[in-house]
Amino acid sequence: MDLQETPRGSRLHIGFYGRRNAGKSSLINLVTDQQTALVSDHAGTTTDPVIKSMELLPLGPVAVIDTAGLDDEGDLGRLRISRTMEMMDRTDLALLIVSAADADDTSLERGWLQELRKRKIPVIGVLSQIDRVGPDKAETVRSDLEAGLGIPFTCVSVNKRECRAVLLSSIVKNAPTDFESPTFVGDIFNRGDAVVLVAPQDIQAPKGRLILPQVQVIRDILDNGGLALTATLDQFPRLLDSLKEPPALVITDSQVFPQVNSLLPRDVPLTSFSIVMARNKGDLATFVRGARAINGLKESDRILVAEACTHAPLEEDIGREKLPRWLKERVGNGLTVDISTGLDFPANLKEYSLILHCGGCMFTRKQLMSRMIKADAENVPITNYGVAIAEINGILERVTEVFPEFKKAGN
Ligand SMILES: Nc1nc2c(ncn2[C@@H]2O[C@H](COP(=O)(O)OP(=O)(O)OP(=O)(O)O)[C@@H](O)[C@H]2O)c(=O)[nH]1
Ligand code: SF4
Ligand SMILES: [Mg+2]
Repeated sequence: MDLQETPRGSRLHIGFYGRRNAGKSSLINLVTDQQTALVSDHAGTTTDPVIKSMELLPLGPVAVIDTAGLDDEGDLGRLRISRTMEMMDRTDLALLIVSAADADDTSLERGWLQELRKRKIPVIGVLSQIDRVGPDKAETVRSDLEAGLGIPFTCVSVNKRECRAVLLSSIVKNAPTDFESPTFVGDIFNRGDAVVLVAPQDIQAPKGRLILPQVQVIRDILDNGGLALTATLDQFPRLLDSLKEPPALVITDSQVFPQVNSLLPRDVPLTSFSIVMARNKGDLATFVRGARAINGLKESDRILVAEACTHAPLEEDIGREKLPRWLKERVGNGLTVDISTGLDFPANLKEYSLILHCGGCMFTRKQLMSRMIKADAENVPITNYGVAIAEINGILERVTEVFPEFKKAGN
């Protein structure tokens, strides 16, 4: 499936609404980190709604909707307002922007808020251009707005770079829940296709059970009409032989990547549970960029291994033992490796040259994304175990090329 055809459910449509000159287009440029929207001090610069589909790192595929000011005047102005209102029907998440320099009368905003609420669209209040009034006045305006409109407002200025992370975090926090986890792999095979899952022999899980990512992926394959066929590595060749046609996809445990890769014909798509989780829980392109940072690591660097739950460490634990060892073998034993577990995530990310995150199967997409945003705000590359292992084994391209949004992201 082409990026532009990503189903609506998985592409978050973010609409920017407010008066003329509220700073809508400027905020779009800040959030997207591109100068695509036209900005000027002429009220009414944006005349028609503009929808732009993009990979918004680290959120993944989104569509950003720039609109004309909702306070436009005259016949043409009314036409523009009705076009902007139509955009509300396509919006999953709205930013209602009020300029700190023009916030005395919010009767219009109250009406627009009602329109958004009628459509059950979550709304983020944004008090923009705060640098124009100073912090004290901004704070007063903010509390007046919150009292008047009944929604929280976030203060921003496009001249402050840190406001980008603030806005992105707010977007992730307020995004509707159906934006979460649309599918793991259901969009890359057809109904009736065989999808083969490979587990290592020594399955590291409570006896008699599959681990959560395996269960979730099997459920997803079944829900999408696929045949979920599972084998341990030793039975994998036999399973392949028993199929009349090659499988549409093979998903392997990261720990047996190299073996599965060597057993599988090159033209059969191969990926791993961790890659699938990375795609579902976070943004694959961000994780791939993070994994490439492994090649620039130096012995004097400090890296963070972050596990989202507090399971008792296993012998030869992938995050605590194997990955640190492999990286030290590459760059030298002096490499410092810190570990964080559960909800405990360090505030001082700047110290790190790389964050290696677990698959996050116990985390929601929002939880993992908010960590990716924190890393992005500090310019710290972040990846997950499976993506890192693929990079270390030199097969990252092999295990990600099947995903269309990844190709489209320019990788
Ligand atoms: N000082 C300051 N100026 C800003 C800020 N944000 C926007 N502006 C200025 O405010 C003016 C309007 O910004 P736009 O982004 O074009 O506003 P808009 O809401 O898209 O306006 P229309 O398209 O006309 O509806 C421009 O001159 C911007 O440079 C800010 O945070 N601080
Ligand atoms: S949340 Fe992370 S550490 Fe816990 S089981 Fe899932 S992948 Fe492993
Ligand atoms: Mg504009």
